[in-house]
This record gives sequence, C-alpha cells and structure tokens, in this order.
Amino acid sequence: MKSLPVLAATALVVAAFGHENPVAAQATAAPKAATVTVKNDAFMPAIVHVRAGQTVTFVNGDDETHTVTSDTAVFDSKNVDANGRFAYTFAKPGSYPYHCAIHTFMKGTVIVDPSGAAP
Ligand SMILES: [Cu+2]
Repeated sequence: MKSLPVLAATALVVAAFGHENPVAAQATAAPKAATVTVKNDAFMPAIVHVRAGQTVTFVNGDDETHTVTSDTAVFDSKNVDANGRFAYTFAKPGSYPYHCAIHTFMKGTVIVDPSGAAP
C-alpha cells in the first residue's frame, strides 16, 4: 500500500503542469502593442518594429494638429488634434513609411515582422 501516496503526488504534479501550460501559451501569443509619440514636430521613435497583427498607437503630444498618413495610402489618420491618438493594426509584414500631411518634413516608418519572428 506504499505506492498510493506516490501516485497521488504524481497526479498533483500533472495537474499543476496542466494548469500552467495554457497560461504560458497565452503569454507568448499575446500581441505586444507599440506606441509612437508625436512631440516637437517629430515621430518618436521614428522607426518602430512590430509583429504582424500588432497595433501601433500614435499619440499626439504636441499642442498642434498632426496627421499620420501612409506614404503608400495604406492608412490615414486625418487630423489628430493635441492629445488625440490614432491606432492602426498592421496585419501584413512589410515596411510602412508615413508622414504628417500638414508638416511634410515629419517622417516615420513602421516595420512589421512576420508574426513568428523574434521581437
Ligand atoms: Cu504635423
């Protein structure tokens, strides 16, 4: 009858791992968002890397209106007033240059890596 406690202990260990695995999988798959802040007529950081499926939020930290306008017509925030924000989810890998339509010298690029790529 000495084997019963061992079996019980084994069952507990299996149960514990069974609970942890879904949590670990979720943490790995959870999208990590990125934020670009607009300050002093500049996008910061000017180049941001995300994975496919992730969302980039642009926050206007200036006291004037800006836009986040794709150079290749993929997205366009239109006017984003002071303290406003614009979010876009990048589904496909690639390089997405953009600018401010009001201050055309303001430029930035979102680089979208394949979803399985290292961060
Ligand atoms: Cu601007």
